[in-house]
Amino acid sequence: MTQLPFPLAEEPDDAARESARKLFAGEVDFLKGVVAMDGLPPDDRTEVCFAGRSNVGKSSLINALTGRKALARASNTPGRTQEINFFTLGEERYLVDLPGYGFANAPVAVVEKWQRLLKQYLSGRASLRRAFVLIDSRHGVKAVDEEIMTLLDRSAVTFQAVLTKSDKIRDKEREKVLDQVREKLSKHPAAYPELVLTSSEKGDGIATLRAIIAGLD
Ligand SMILES: Nc1nc2c(ncn2[C@@H]2O[C@H](COP(=O)(O)OP(=O)(O)OP(=O)(O)O)[C@@H](O)[C@H]2O)c(=O)[nH]1
Ligand SMILES: [Mg+2]
Repeated sequence: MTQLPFPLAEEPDDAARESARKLFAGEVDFLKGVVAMDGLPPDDRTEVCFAGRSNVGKSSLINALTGRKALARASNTPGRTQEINFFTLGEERYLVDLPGYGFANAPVAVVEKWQRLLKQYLSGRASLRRAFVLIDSRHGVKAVDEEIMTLLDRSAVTFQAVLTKSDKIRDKEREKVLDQVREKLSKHPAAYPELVLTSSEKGDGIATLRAIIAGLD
């Protein structure tokens, strides 16, 4: 069988793991919630954002990465994050928690407003170094994910797929979903050629993702 590209990212070596651990154990703060493009902070830091369908686990992943349980507001109600939330990581980086796309428990007009803002942000932010596109490892890539990936292609924003909630899936199903994700990603020129499989609950993949973020300049 031909192996599709997009292998899982390798685990960092001890030195990379340790420096990433230190970065994320250091100063992390909520800076601001942004509701319009003119509210964005100056684009003078290396910025990474977490995009994905409502409820995929974006806010939980930020909490797991930073080891702070309630830094980003996570909840079982899809549509919890309603602003573009900026967190400072050390002196040189921003972590950005985005509102989900897809379904949400909010009035249509409100959802349309975030979706517009989300698309403007993803296509027009000069300092955005990488977008992590979160995919639920039980569900794989959906049509709305592909829409976002196409937008990122057009804006030439490198994006990396992160499969979330790996604790909720059995090995056998996982391989099937991974192949579906690989097949979809292979159509997107802006896709970074490595995947990360994470569990914010159990900690799988968290050190790897920290090292990826710490390694961006
Ligand atoms: N089992 C398991 N549950 C998770 C994991 N990550 C997130 N969840 C749960 O999934 C639900 C949604 O998590 P959030 O982090 O709020 O998701 P989100 O993508 O930020 O959602 P929106 O802000 O609404 O778009 C919560 O009930 C989390 O506890 C994980 O790795 N494993
Ligand atoms: Mg959220």
